[in-house]
Amino acid sequence: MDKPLVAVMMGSKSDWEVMKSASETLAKFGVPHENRVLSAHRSPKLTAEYASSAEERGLEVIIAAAGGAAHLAGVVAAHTVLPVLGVPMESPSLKGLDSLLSTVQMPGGIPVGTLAIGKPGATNAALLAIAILASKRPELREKLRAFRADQAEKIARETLS
Ligand code: RP5
Repeated sequence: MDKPLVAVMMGSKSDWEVMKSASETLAKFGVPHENRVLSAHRSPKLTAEYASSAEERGLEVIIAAAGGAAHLAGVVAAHTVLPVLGVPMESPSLKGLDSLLSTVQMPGGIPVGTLAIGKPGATNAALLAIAILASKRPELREKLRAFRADQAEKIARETLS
């Protein structure tokens, strides 16, 4: 097994149904990655240790998903200089608006690149992670180009009855 380049972290196993889209997208592009449940408030020490050691373990991008008072991505970003991509999870009470604002509104100094709420955000976080990795990996850039071309072709072939 190749060493993981991307971490897909989520605050709870209940996020996995949505976050598996990120994992599946990375797998489709052949990007080695690891999926982990780590919570900023339920397992704070473990989360801090994981984020602090991510760089020396060879990880290059971290995707962090959380819902509600969603501080996971911000906490992870505080412990690493690797790019952190936040995915706000849809929440039962506020439909993810709480998660979105908690993730995106980072005070200046510690950035979190925030994607859309839910599954589109999970998929796009993986695509953005791939684009980051692709800056030094031409083969990934080619795969991204082929993916876009395939999408455009599918749209061009759509018919409406
Ligand atoms: C967050 O709280 C998780 O990321 C999840 O989206 C939300 C609810 O978690 P559970 O109560 O379902 O474990 O920490």
